[in-house]
Amino acid sequence: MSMFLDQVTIDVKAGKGGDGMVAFRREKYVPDGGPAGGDGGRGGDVVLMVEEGLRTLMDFRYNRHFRAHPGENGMSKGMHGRGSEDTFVKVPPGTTVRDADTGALLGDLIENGQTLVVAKGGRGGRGNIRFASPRNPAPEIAENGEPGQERRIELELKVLADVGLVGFPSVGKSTLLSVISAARPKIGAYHFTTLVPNLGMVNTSDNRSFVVADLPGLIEGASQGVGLGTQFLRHIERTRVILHVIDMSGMEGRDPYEDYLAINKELGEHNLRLLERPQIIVANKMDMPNSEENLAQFKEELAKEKTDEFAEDLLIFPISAVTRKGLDNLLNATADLLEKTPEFPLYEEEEVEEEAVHYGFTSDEPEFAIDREPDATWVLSGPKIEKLFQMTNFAHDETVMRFARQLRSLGVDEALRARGAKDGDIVRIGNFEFEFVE
Ligand SMILES: Nc1nc2c(ncn2[C@@H]2O[C@H](COP(=O)(O)OP(=O)(O)OP(=O)(O)O)[C@@H](O)[C@H]2O)c(=O)[nH]1
Ligand SMILES: [Mg+2]
Repeated sequence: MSMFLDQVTIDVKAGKGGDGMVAFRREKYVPDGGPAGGDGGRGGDVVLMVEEGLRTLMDFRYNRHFRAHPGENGMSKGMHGRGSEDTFVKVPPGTTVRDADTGALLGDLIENGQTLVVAKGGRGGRGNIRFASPRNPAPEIAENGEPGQERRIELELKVLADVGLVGFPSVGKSTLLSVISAARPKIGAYHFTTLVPNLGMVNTSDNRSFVVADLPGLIEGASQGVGLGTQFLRHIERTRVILHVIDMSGMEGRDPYEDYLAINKELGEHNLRLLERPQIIVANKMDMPNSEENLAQFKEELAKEKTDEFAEDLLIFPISAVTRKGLDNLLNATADLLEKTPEFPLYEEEEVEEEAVHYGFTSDEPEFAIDREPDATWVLSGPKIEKLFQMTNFAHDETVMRFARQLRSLGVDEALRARGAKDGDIVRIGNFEFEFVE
């Protein structure tokens, strides 16, 4: 099995905010001090960060849960709890991030050091100092910290390269990369020698440079999931120029022109219309005895096939990767083509989901739902009301009363009454039960 991983789903959970405290000043000669409970600190975010040196998502193979630390609780004497540090998770350049449940695009991480907050830490709960008012100078009210955001996200790596090498297995893609760059991919006389994309930096004789990705060989049906192909087609999506490598020797008994059509069919069927990228045909293995003849025939068939909309100005470069013939011309032409080819934006039709800065209370999700259990208990649920519940410190009666007021102002009492709730009925939120009072 290949040790390459380019798609993975992970769970992230941000830190809960620290709880606010209920406390009172105790001074030697003051019988009843004022409120002195500090606020809780902010919980840490989970943040993805691009690390240039990474080339795969391998680090996630055995590690798929990431959580940030909670904020510190508020303390007495008005001291606030410390906020927690964020938790950084490193990803390779070229990582696309989606919400795994909704499929929404959260970001596309390209530049070294680029960051993306994928789970927002909860804010700290307020201590009782903050609830003091002239009418209630010594409140026994404090909030618990807000829970940290929790979600499942999907990471997909699409390597960052300017040029992609595509072709059938064993046509010499890796051999070509090895002679035009410092990369040392595995080369072999058997199919599917290459199991992971290899990247190499190429410098042309006139000092231009670009990054080339060598991909595993494609076979017919790759875009439908045959062979190794389809899972690697995504790595061509960011490239601007395709080098279509063809074995002109016919030494494997295949017809070069058939190969050419078959690969283009795969590229055309892939979802991002890879055929629209400019292509250079690399006629490889020209050192072999039959290659010249095959190349002449190939050109003839190309010319006959006038239906091929790209046949007009197709560039064909005969080379031998093994004897290093024809490489300069090929590389210069590739650099020329790159210079005049704009980028193909991957996600221009999709909007990046903007997170509400403070998720939860500001969104327009329904505030609560009411269900009834067989035993006649009324059950309140929904993210907003559950969060309110989690942020209530039930150790203090006054805080519980505040919670009851909050429910009333959300319209819970009214809604329950409308559903037929009677005095004395049991109402439940989470594991907390109370009696409905008319
Ligand atoms: N004669 C000759 N043989 C070549 C040339 N280029 C590559 N080969 C040979 O073709 C075989 C396959 O080469 P690779 O570079 O591994 O081919 P690939 O396209 O990367 O193959 P996969 O990774 O399996 O898709 C090896 O035995 C190479 O030595 C060439 O220009 N001339
Ligand atoms: Mg290879």
